[in-house]
Amino acid sequence: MSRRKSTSSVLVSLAAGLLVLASPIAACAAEINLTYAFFAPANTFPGKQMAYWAEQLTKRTNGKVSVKLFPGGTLLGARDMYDGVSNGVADIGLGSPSYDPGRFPLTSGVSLPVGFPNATVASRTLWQLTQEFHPKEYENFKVIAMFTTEPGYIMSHTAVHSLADLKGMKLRAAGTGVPVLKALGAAPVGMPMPEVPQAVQTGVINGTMTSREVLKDFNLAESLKFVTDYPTVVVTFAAVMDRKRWDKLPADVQKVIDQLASEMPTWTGQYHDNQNVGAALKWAKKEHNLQIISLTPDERAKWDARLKPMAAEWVTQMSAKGLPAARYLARLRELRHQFSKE
Ligand code: DTR
Repeated sequence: MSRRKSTSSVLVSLAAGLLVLASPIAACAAEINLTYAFFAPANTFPGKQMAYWAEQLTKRTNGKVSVKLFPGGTLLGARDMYDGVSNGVADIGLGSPSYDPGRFPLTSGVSLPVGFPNATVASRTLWQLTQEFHPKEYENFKVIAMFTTEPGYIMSHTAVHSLADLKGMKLRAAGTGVPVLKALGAAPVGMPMPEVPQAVQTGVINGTMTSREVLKDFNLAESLKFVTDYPTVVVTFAAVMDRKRWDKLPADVQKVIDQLASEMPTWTGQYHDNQNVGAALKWAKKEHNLQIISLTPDERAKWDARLKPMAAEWVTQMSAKGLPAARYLARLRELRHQFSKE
């Protein structure tokens, strides 16, 4: 903490000094400089969210705050994002709680197979639940943005029409998707998204289960030519700031960040659902002859039956840890229903 503070204040003084010497625009230099890390590339939808948030913060504070973005894992990777923020490596970090369900147990409920229709509804539900339940897993953080992917789909080298086709198939999922793939009889491998393209190329995995924009944004359609039309579970994202850093921000800046936080689930969900995923599917069909596989009603019913027990099992496991899992899940279903109608 103190090392970061002293380094950044030296840098700020140096920069301010240089600007004063250099030109009259010194008066316009930001008073507050924040660093913001993300583990995947800037062109992905969470990267777009990050850039939009930073731009809006500067605009709405009339230039008082400036944000330096570090996408692509240049400052922190997927595995060390949350510890990195706690340790002051970055002021803000955008990570995926889904990658570490042990650390974010209550949030993992949002990634159960509960039938979210899209990312917008799931993102708004995640945010509202976090506001209402204040999960202990975020106690040392200030959450500044939350959103999710659309429900994940199986994308594979070979066509998956049935549980028989899936049996033993090495498919990658984010942490919370692993038990879903296991229940469907595949051989799940957990790994962060940026590692997937190489694992697909080298045949370490036969495919992945995640939101479908990755076909384009990570160029996976080059090798994964089949999508099975069966929506499974969403992946959650949370951008956080260390609480002590947050407490030092002036009230007017905190107000703008809170206002942005309430807008980000809808902004990101709509961008992902309405532009990002659709464009990727269109491109993958045209450029790589992507095939969408429909399940027969009988087959679909079998998949549903395999996944049905997961929610009740989650409640049992989380309740044993003393978490209000039953109330959380009941409220999740209410919110999903309510937001689906809006
Ligand atoms: N689907 C999650 C997360 C994910 C989806 N698109 C992106 C883009 C950038 C980073 C992560 C993700 C996953 O499977 O990891």
